[in-house]
Amino acid sequence: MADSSSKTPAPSTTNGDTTPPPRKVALITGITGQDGSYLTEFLLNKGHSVHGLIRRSSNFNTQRIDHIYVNPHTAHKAHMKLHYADLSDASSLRRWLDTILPDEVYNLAAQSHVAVSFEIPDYTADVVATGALRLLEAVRSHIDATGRSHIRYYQAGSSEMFGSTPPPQSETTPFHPRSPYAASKVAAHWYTVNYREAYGIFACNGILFNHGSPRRGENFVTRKITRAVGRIKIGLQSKLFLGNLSASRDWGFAGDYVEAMWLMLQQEKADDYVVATEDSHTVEEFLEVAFGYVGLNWKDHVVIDKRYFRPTEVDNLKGDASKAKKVLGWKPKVSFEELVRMMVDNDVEMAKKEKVLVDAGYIDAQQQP
Ligand code: NDP
Ligand code: GDR
Repeated sequence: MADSSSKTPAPSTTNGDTTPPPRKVALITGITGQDGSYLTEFLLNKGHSVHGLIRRSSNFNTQRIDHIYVNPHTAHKAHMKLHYADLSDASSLRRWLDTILPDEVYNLAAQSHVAVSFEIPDYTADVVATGALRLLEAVRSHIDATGRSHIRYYQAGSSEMFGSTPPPQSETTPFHPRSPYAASKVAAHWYTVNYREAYGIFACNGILFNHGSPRRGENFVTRKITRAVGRIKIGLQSKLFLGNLSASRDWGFAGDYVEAMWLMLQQEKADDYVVATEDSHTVEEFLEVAFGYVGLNWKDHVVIDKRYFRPTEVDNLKGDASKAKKVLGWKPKVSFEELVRMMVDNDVEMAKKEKVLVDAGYIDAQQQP
C-alpha cells in the first residue's frame, strides 16, 4: 500500500514551527493528453507541485488542463507549471530535470495512435521508444550529477505490447506487438527494465489496458463513437464510418488508472504491473450500449469503411490485474456501462452546444470530428 509520506502534507508543529513540509514535485511528459490531465488533478489533490512538459504547437493544445491552469503573472502560488520540451530533444529533458528537481517523473508522452503509427513509423519509434530512452538517460545522468537517487520513474506501457498473444494477459505473458506503436512500447518497456537493473533507478512499467473518458482523443474508437452518438441524437450528423467491429478490448476509466500509476511509485520496490478491468467487450458491444443509451439503433447509422482497418490487427485484449490488486491495493471503480454512459452524456451536451453555434452560422455542421 501507499506510504504515509505520499499523503497531502500536514503543517509541522515541532517547536511551534507551522511551516508546511515541502511539496513533492512531479514532472509529467504528455500532460496535455487525456491521462496527463487526470494525473495532474490527482497529484495536485495529493499536495504535489506538478510540472508539465508541453511541446510547441501552432495552436494552443492545453484544452484538457486549462481548468487547472493559473496564470503565473497573476498567481504566485500556482502548483501546476508548464515548460516547453519535446521527447525528441534530449537537451530539453535534462535541462528541466536539473531545473525542476522532481521526486517523481511520469513519462506519458507518445504518438499514441496505433493506426497512425503505420503511417508515421519512424516518428512513432523516435518519440515512443527512443523518447523513453532519452528521458531515462536524462534521469540517470541527472542522478549522477546531483546524487538525487530517490527520484522515481513511471513508464506508460500498453496492452498493445501483447498484440496477438491470447488473453488473459498478465505481467508474465509474452509480448507479440502488431504495430510500430506497439513494437516501440515494447522497446520502451525493456529500456525501463534495463535502467532499473543496470543503474538501480526506481523505474516502473505500468502495462495499462485501454482506458477512456470524456477527455479521450476524438479519433480513438470509443470517443469517435460517443461523439457521433451525441451529434446524431442532436441532428448534426447521420452516419458514422468505422473499421473492424469485432476486436475486443478491456476498457476502463482513465481517472481510475492514473491512481495506479501513482501507487506504483509509492512502493518499496520498483516493479511492473498490469492495470485492467478484467472485463472485455467488442467494438460492436460498445456501439450497442452507446447508441442504445439514447434510444438509437447503431445499425441505422454505422457504415463500414476499409480505410479504418489496420494492416495487422490486435483481436482480443483482456487483462489479468491480480498483481496490481494484491500489491498496490488498486481496483477499478467505474464499470464498462458507467464509462459508456459518462462519455455519451458528455458528448450529448457537447453536441447541444455545437448545435447553437451551427444554428447561429458560426460553424459548419458537416465539420465532423
Ligand atoms: P494522448 O494521445 O491523449 O496524449 C499523448 C500526450 O503526449 C499529449 O500530451 C501529446 O502532446 C504528448 N506528446 C506527443 N508527442 C510528443 C513529443 N514528441 N514530445 C512531447 N510530448 C509529446 O495519450 P493518453 O493520455 O491516452 O495516453 C498516455 C500514455 O499512455 C501514452 O504514452 C499512451 O501511449 C499510453 N497508453 C494509453 C492508453 C489509453 O488507453 N489511453 C493505454 C495504454 C497506454 P500534444 O497534446 O501536443 O499532442
Ligand atoms: P487501440 O485503440 O488501438 O486499442 O489503442 P483504438 O480506439 O484506436 O482502436 C480500438 C479498436 O477499434 C477498432 N476500430 C477503430 N479504431 C479507430 N481508432 N477508429 C475507427 O474508426 C475504428 N473502427 C474500428 C480498431 O481496429 C481497434 O481494434 C489505444 C491507444 O490509446 C493506445 O495508445 C493504447 O496503448 C491502447 O489503446 C491500449
